[in-house]
Amino acid sequence: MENKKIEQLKKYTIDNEQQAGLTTNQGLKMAEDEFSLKAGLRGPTLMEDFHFREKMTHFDHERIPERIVHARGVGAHGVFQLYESLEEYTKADFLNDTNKTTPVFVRFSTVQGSRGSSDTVRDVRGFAVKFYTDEGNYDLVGNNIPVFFIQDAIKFPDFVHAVKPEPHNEIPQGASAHDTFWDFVGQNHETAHMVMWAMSDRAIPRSLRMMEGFGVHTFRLVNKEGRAHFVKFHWKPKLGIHSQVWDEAQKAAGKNPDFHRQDLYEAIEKGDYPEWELGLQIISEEDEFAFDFDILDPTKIWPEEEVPVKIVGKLTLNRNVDNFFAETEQVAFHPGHVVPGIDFSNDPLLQGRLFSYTDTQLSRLGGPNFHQIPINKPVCPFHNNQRDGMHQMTIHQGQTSYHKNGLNNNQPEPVPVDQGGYEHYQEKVDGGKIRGRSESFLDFYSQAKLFYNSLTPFEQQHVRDAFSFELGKCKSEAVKNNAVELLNRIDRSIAEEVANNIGAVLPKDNLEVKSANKSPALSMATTVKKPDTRCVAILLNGEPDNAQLLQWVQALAANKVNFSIVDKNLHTIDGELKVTDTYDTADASLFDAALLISTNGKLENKAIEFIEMTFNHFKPLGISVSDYAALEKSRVTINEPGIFDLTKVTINNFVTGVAEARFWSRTV
Ligand code: HDE
Repeated sequence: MENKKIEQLKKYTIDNEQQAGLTTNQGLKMAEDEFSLKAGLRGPTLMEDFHFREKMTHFDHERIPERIVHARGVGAHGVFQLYESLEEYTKADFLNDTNKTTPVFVRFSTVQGSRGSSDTVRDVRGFAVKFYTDEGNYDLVGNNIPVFFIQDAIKFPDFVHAVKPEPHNEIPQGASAHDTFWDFVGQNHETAHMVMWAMSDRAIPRSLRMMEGFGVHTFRLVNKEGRAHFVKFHWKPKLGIHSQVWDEAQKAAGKNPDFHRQDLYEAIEKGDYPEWELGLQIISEEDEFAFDFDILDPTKIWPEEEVPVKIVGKLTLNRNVDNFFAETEQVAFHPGHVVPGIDFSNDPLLQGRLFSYTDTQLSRLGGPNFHQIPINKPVCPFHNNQRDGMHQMTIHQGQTSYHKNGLNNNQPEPVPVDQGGYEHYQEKVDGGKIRGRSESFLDFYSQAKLFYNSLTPFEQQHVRDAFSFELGKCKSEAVKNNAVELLNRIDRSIAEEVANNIGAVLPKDNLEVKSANKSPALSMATTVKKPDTRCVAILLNGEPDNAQLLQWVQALAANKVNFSIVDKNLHTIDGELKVTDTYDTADASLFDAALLISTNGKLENKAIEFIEMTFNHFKPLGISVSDYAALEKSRVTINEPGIFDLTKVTINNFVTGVAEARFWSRTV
């Protein structure tokens, strides 16, 4: 099955490294590609130069409209493997047969910025998965945050207009820290829960490989007997959920705007294939109204302690794209791409998405045949009576293209349900036509508070800092005051601290929602902690003891820790180890830890800067210095948590620190 997709993609692949003569798009071999056709060597270019015009016209049209949201993204191929059959819940073939390996394509993205924006901005991350199943493509188009800003799709254009760069000056890029976004938040309190997540560390992931994914909406699973269950989808990263700190994320955005893209690409190239487990939360139809929230409301989670996440399979990304544009840019996701056994709920946000995604592909990919683009093409056959249109790639044979027909035996004929034909779940619906919102959607604050209650003190501090930063960037006093007014309904202490930091008015009355409920699963503090694929900067200052250095790098490698050796210039050590970065090209914001090896009394300023930033970002720092007095010039305090003196502890102790990743109790 996996091979089927690879074979299919190969059919469309042209190996540009093969020895081949240059031709025009009509196959004409060209003898010259460097000079346009002119009337004399110093004369004007001629209209007759078809080769120049074809080449230039093609170039002029190289770009397609970027996605209106989620424009900045990166994709990779992989496989999905089911652990146990889910026959009890769904008839979806790829969720029934544990012998099947389903090929997938995943695209991660940020939401706000343009295609060229930086990776490490504070934003929601898209996590879109296309399963190429034997029954058709199934797209799980999710995010790394389990709730959304709004409850009804009709508000999406308003929300997006508010968060995008402001229309009069197109500022800011890749950031929600501006007036129109916070104006929207202040005026639309259904955003309360989502902004708590967006201001938490979840919105600044360390790596795309280290974040969760969520289907967000409530969907339906339907089994062979036609019995349905409500379901929410989760992706749980095997490397755990980890984030950057805000100052680090901002610095990394400048030092390497491709930080996440490169991290994913390099991990896959090295064979460190990222993995996520698929989890399902399942609620029976009878329990639809058993909760103190509405399960159709996309601004609500189902706390994992109330509805456990059942782990059912694994996604592995194991192959980078051959061509970014052809695959990552042209891939077209759609929550409406479903297979038998997967159906929708009446979540009004989901219902609206079902319209939007086909519509957007029409303008982005230029016509209705985007399913024929290799990355979008199903691995199973597809036949219908749709014909023609822009960029038709298929040569349909035969006389008929209508249903019902007598001339062609009524082919292609609808497939009965018991032979795999899709049938919508026959939910009984009854109601007057109405533009409105169910009262059961109106509690905006309880789960915002639940999220905050569930965080550890350092995570809560980060949330308060993020609100202070974002609102501190706003110019309008009214916008700031309204946002504080919202916070005052979630948690008085957040409102107090933020109002004080940004000079806003703290409302007289404490209107915070009274709830001490917690969901421990929402905190990242207890996540999986592993040293695998973390990257250590080995900072040289003076001539290292080569044998010792070799032993250390071997120990790092044995623990699957990556490293870069940094020195004043690039060179090879003892013909074996390569210095791969200089103090100019490396930056502490781009590494998980630093290991300083200094044999000089004097520490170079750039080495000091590096270890200070590592220290300030709560990261592990190993030191092996001949002269401790040199360290005193820096802000690093050696007896603080997460500082490993390798003259006293072993390299394996340091590796344990690399796995821990952050030492929040450090005084910085
Ligand atoms: Fe999307 N969204 N969205 N969205 N969305 C798009 O489709 C839309 C929403 C998500 O990597 C667009 O192809 C509406 C929630 C991802 O190619 C567009 C609404 C969630 C991606 C669109 C939402 C998402 C998109 C832009 C409110 C998480 C990137 C380009 C009803 C569950 C997919 C495109 C990729 C992309 C519409 C809300 C996830 C305009 C109308 C909620 C991951 O069609």
